Amino acid sequence: MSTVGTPEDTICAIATPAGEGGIGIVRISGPHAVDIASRVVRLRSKKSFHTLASHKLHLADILFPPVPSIGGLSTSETRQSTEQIVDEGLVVYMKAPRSFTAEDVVEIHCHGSGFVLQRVSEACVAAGARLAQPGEFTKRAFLNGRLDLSQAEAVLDTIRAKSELGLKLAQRQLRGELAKQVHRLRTDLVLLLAHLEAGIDFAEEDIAFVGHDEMTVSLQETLDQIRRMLVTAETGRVLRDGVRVVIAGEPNVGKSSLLNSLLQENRAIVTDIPGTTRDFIEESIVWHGLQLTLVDTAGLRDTTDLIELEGIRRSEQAQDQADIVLHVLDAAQLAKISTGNVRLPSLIHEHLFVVNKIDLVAAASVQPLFDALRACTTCKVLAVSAQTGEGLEALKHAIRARFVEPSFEPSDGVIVTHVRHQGALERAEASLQESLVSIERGIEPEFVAVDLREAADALGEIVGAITSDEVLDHIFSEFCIGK
Ligand SMILES: Nc1nc2c(ncn2[C@@H]2O[C@H](COP(=O)(O)OP(=O)(O)O)[C@@H](O)[C@H]2O)c(=O)[nH]1
Ligand SMILES: [Mg+2]
Repeated sequence: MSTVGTPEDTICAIATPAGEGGIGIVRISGPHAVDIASRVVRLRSKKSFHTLASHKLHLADILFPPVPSIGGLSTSETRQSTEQIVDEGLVVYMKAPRSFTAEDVVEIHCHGSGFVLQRVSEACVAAGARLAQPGEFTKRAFLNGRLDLSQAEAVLDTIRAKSELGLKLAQRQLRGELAKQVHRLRTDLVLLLAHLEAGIDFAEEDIAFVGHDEMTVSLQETLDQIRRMLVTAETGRVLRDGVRVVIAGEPNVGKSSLLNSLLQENRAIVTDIPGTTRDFIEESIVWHGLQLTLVDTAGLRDTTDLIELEGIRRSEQAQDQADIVLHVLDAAQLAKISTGNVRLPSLIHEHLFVVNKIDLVAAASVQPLFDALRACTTCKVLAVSAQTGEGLEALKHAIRARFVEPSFEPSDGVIVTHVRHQGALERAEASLQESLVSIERGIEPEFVAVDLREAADALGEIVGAITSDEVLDHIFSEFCIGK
């Protein structure tokens, strides 16, 4: 493990978010958790920490500095002259292995003051704990076999979930649904591999451990299951991360107004002066379980204003990172010019055309306008009025429908939500396909075995059965400290 420290270390961290709160929690995990806690808190019951019942809350005073340890034994039961009581709180001891990390864990619950929490964590460090790195608690849970890697990732997804569907998927992954499926597939492969290798070892004896047809059917079945999982990957990613919707178009077409109406608040400045929005503004809403991150950008036009030029550069950059771009057009302007003259963007990004301000044009003039517009693009064209709200529901519907099947139910089988898992499944798919081609061509079983081994390893990466320090460090560094 490239991470500093060893499992013999005891780690501590503030586990609750920064800022004021009703309560805040400092978490300690490792073999010396009890020793350290016993020097930082004094139980009101006057009992020794070492005889404390596990998984129960106990009232305590929190001390700073911590009580010195004498001969390895804590002395917090005896009052010291220099000590101060910084707060009162509750402590809970979770005896190994029945804790999140599967190690001895003590949590100190105090008032949610940044200063108190800082003091408590300083006291823990003074008493011998090391400040935890981001994700180190969850990493220990993984290394101690409490969670597999996909479940550890689901812990982070749960913390970050922004929508009901996102949370549902995270919880399902946390309960091990993906892991179980991957284990099943991997076990099938490993079994086949064992048979195949036995066949290779006993080649002289001419014993077939697994028949050609049986092998093909079984591999095809595994391949089909992997493909079914891969089909869910885009929906899964979108449900977990949300959709990034960038609003673009010429100045004054109503981009900022559209953002405001979708958010139902006056977030962006709206004026009739072209070039008002110069930076981009980003806000999120959750619509039918899907998070939409809306990004309002500077209008695209030729200008020499340096600030506006920078705004336009950022707008183009934002479009590059979009899942979908709403290209806003002004209905009143469109009505005046022939649609042949409409400047349509180059469609490198996923686009939706939004004709805004339809409240300004007569209903009869709208249809030919739309027909003409639809004739020059394959993208969906929708009519809205940011001012009256007309068409906004349909717009949100169209965005969601682009990413999530309307009939989608989160209870339908396993859903792949991580790009990492998707990548591993794709590699497993490629290797299995290769193996099937080899079998078909009657290529030596040794080569088939190599492909099967690769497929099994790729699946193993998802749950962390096969993994490198680099991958682990990458995954856990995304976590917050204290988790
Ligand atoms: N009548 C009408 N006016 C609108 C609508 N949307 C925006 N506007 C007006 O168009 C002007 C430009 O709007 P703004 O949102 O700043 O456009 P942006 O430059 O594309 O961000 C403002 O005067 C808005 O009040 C709409 O749906 N109907
Ligand atoms: Mg604007």
